[in-house]
Amino acid sequence: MAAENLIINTDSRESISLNGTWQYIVDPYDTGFYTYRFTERSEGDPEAYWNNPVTKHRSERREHGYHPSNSLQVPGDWNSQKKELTYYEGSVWYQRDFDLRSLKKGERAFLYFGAVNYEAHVYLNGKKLGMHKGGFTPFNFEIPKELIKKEDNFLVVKVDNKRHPQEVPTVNVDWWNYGGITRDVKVLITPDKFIQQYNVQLDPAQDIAESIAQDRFVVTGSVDFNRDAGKGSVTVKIPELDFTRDYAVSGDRLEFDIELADLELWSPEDPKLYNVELAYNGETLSDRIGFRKIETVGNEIHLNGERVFLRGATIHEEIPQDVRRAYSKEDAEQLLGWAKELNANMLRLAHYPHNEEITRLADAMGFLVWSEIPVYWTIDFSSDEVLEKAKVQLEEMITRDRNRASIIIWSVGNETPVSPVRTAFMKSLIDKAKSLDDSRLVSAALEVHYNPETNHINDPLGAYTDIVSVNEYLGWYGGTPDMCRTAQWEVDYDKPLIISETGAGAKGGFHADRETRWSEEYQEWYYQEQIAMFERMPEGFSGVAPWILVDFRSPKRNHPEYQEGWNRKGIIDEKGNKKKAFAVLNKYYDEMEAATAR
Ligand code: GCB
Repeated sequence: MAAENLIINTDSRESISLNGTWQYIVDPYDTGFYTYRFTERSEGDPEAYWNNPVTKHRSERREHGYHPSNSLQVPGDWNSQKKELTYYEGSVWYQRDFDLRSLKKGERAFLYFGAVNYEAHVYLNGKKLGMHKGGFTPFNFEIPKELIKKEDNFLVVKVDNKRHPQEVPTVNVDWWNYGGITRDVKVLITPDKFIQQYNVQLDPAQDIAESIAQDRFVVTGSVDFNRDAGKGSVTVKIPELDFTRDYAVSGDRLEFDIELADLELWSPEDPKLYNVELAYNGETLSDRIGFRKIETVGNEIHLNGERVFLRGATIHEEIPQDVRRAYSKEDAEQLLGWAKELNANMLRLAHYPHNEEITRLADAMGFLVWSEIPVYWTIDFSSDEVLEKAKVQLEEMITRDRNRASIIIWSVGNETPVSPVRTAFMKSLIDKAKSLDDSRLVSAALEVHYNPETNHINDPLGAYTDIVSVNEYLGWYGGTPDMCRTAQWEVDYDKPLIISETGAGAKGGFHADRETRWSEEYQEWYYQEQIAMFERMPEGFSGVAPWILVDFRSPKRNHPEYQEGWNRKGIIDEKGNKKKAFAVLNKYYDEMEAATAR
């Protein structure tokens, strides 16, 4: 599905939730999809798992079926719900029925999925609606009129989370490959013509110092309709600012500029959001939108015209105490609540787009957000198809979240190995991000060229990113933390520099002297030395995002005493206990906040 068909702000639309209990079949051999000759089954094949296996006579042979005793909750990964699926990577067929009595004449219905990891084939009443790849971005398919029944619509989704060298991410990652329908599912009900996407934001072109001085701000908007809107009008309202205006529309896109005074700008210190309403053809979409300007000025990052230092927290989309993917508002509150306790003002959402509850809560709580696509380590950079897959995920991420004031950085990848073909691939993603959204900064987490004398930040990709971001592990993946004392840094680019990762492993509750690996004391020492080194970073040093806020599951982490399948670099352990390093970082953040108070 192309991102241009994506319907955004689904919470604001009429919908029927399909969350809840679904039935499932585990299908490691893809028997429901392929015949025994390994060709795709034809639509009406009674043995295809998208078909409802009703037996009309006892002589009939049936070799599959859905049954209430085999059920999974949606949203949710399957790994945490069934012991036998903890390590499973393959196909699972999800099935549920739903009614669609409320659909009125002229209305349309779309099946919307917040995310399915990784490959989803969607079937309704025996017909295929479409296929989507990419485990962390939303998609929707229209339900053709002729397929809709008032009741007992038979919905089947084949979900396959197998890793492949030609996918994004590829086979090798340092996180748990949770499978399933991991985010909300709903039927969206829309008028015949409706607003599909929109973007309302502070006009990035204005000189923000001048706007503030003159109390004259320009908010720019664009609205994309699902199909040529023909005649009609869109009413734009910002009630709190007493703003209401009708715009006549023609064609499939509307663009407008609004001049406003008395605008309270959004910032971490004052995460002001306004209700913005867009009414068209009987439907009113309402959103909570913040207005702010993000830019780089020389080697500094400026928010609303003032320098900002990013006091980061990095998170995976995972709830450690339940060992599962995060999906709900409560989950977001837990993770972002911890980041607030640390006194972070920035979140790096690693290593893939997180669910919308997280980015919306970041807006409301005042976090600056780095959002990224899972172009991670060794993607096949030589493949045009892989590049296309990465671009689709990038576009879906930006389309869903471009109205979030919190998001200041789109990241196109993490620790990709330097080569001309890699750089061309990544540059193409940067160009794409810029062409979709020129109001934000684009970056990628790079690696350091370590040297005994001077650590060199010279990845050629740095020439194209707005911020130079590096992951560095001095004292963990090489040497001991005291290395930081003599470390020198050199950056080839006159751009803001941030440390997008730095960290050391420690098992929560394991105490020893500071030279003992895996002890909380080692990790504490690591951060003490790092923080002392930050003082000596080159000019333009603009933030740090410690890896990672909370321990997370990774099948790559197999030390039997200290890891047991967990990456232990969290400054909070899997039970929610803060390790000693938490206090060290918290103190540093308090000091940086005071030093950079705006
Ligand atoms: C990295 C990766 C991150 C890993 C981390 C680690 O550089 O970007 O995904 O989890 O190191 O713990 O080694």
